Amino acid sequence: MENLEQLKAEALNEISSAADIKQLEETRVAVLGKKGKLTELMKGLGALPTEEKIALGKQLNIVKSEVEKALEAQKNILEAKALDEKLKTETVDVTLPVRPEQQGRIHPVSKIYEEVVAIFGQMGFDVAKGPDIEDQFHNFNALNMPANHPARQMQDTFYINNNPNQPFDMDSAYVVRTHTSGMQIRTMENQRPPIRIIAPGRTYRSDYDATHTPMFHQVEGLVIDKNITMAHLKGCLYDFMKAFFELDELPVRYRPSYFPFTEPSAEMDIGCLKTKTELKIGAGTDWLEVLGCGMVHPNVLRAGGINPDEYQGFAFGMGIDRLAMLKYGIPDLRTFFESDVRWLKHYGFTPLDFSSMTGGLSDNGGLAR
Ligand code: 2U9
Repeated sequence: MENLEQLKAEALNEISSAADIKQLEETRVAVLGKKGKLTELMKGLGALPTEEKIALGKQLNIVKSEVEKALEAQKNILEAKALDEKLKTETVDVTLPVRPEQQGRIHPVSKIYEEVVAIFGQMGFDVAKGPDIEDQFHNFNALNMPANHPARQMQDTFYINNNPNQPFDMDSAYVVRTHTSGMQIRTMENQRPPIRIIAPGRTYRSDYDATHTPMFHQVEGLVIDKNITMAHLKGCLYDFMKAFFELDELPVRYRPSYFPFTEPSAEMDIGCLKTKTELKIGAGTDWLEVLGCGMVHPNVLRAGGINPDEYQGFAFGMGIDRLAMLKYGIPDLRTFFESDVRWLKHYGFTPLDFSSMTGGLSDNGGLAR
């Protein structure tokens, strides 16, 4: 009995002082294992007389269950402690920025391009894309600009020497397109009206200052159907400008102008307030030119294989880069194409912020800009 009391005291002491699960398990094996002290005592019961066997057996069972209880309790304590320590080493600082940090930015020109496509797409326009290198028929002749037409000189065209082994021949040379209009001609050649397309893309003219770069971006539009009038043109471009500048009210006016490919031709101005430091669109008493437009010239319709007595159309053209400068207040166009990553970080947009008419054009969730 004395032995048993001592065994119990020792076992409980070892259990409560076990520092980890491994130590606790060693104690369990030493007391309750196959060759454990308590197990050995139980094995010895058989040799005792019946009465002693019963009395000692009872005691042994009590001690055994006390030891088991103590083991279980200490196991819970040690497991909780181990979990606590694990959590301490695995803490996560949820205030740290997302990793890997977003590095790339969408260029403002790409952003405006997407916005313009989203708005016209919503109005039912298809997007027509084509080659940067054009033949002179699609870039000039079909647009009512025959050879020697003064407008050809107006556009500061880059000509391409098709065959370096031959002397340069101005008449047959290809050009890098001075506008995207060739795509509208191609569409007329390949598709019967009704036609409703925009042609966005790169264009090239030999010019370089704060508002002109030799490569720039345009979006042109063409709508052809029966009974199309200037009223359709006005409504369409008014709706576009309001959507683009995200304004419910926007003063607009149309000034008479001249383009070889449209008759009559006009330029569209929007109301704004100009100060030395700021340009506020949609308010004030100043005017800002935003695009050129007009009714498609009958010669242009004919060049595209469309009978001008049956169909009419309107067309327009605007500079994507110029729209970006106006919308985001970027003062110098040359900086657009210098590939300065600091500039792009400042003016660029996060790739997660894509433009759509339903998701919001410039709602960028407070990221990047
Ligand atoms: C076809 C018929 C007509 C496209 C048009 C303009 C007016 C225009 C300029 C805006 C600024 C070019 O980028 S810019 O320098 N464009 O003013 N563009 S009407 O007219 C077309 C095009 C194709 C078949």
